[in-house]
Amino acid sequence: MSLVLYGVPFSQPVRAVMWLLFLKKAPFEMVLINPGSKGETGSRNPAFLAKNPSGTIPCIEETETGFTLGEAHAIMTYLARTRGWTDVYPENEQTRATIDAYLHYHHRNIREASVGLVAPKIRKDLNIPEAIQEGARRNLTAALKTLESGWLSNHRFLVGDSVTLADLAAYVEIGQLQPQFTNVFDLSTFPNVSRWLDDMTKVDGHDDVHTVLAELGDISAVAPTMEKIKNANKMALSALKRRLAD
Ligand SMILES: N[C@@H](CCC(=O)N[C@@H](CS)C(=O)NCC(=O)O)C(=O)O
Repeated sequence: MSLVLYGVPFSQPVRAVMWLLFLKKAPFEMVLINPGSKGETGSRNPAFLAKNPSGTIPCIEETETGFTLGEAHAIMTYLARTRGWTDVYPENEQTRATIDAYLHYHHRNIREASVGLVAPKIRKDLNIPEAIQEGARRNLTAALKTLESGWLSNHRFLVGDSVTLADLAAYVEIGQLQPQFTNVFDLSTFPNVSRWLDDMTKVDGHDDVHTVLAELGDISAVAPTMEKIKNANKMALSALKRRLAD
């Protein structure tokens, strides 16, 4: 079944889906869609809205049937269920439900890393009000404490001792904050989270998925120029092509 992934590598939820596909060595074609744009290749263009009515990336399409699906977590669980990827989404119903619980929890909690810390520097056009950024940073800090003292306190990964969909979803948000990437938040006060971040960098596909952030570098003091963002996306696409050709 041929698979198309719509999005750009800079998008956190797109990265989560890409990482899953890399990890499972599943072939796919990436079609670039600019988030928020109404232009021909934009996520708010009628042609794209017909595929994903919420107008967001990621979105996948199975070309043989024309089936399309938006929402990163729905995409990841769908791919895992239909392709039998039980290592990252085990069949045990309680384990699966716990992974689902994290994936639901993620949205107004860990996902706030992007709203509060990264998007304000990268997407000036969004004009995210300071009060919203502040609220997002508060939610993120509370969620990191929950991961520190709950999810990551007595096993290696979020749900047990091996990587699951929950870890991929969480890392694309938290991982982007680290000093080797955007460097916009100090995670050193969370020892369990820091240990987990370290383990996640060793998961197959990590470097290829994060080329975009490695290229962008530290944005803590100075917001990157549009040129720099475009170049980081370009380098990420080259990494993607190399990976898919392997
Ligand atoms: N809940 C969605 C969020 C997707 C999302 O926020 N995508 C952003 C890019 S990172 C987007 O497409 N924004 C464009 C817009 O909202 O117009 C998911 O997990 O897939």
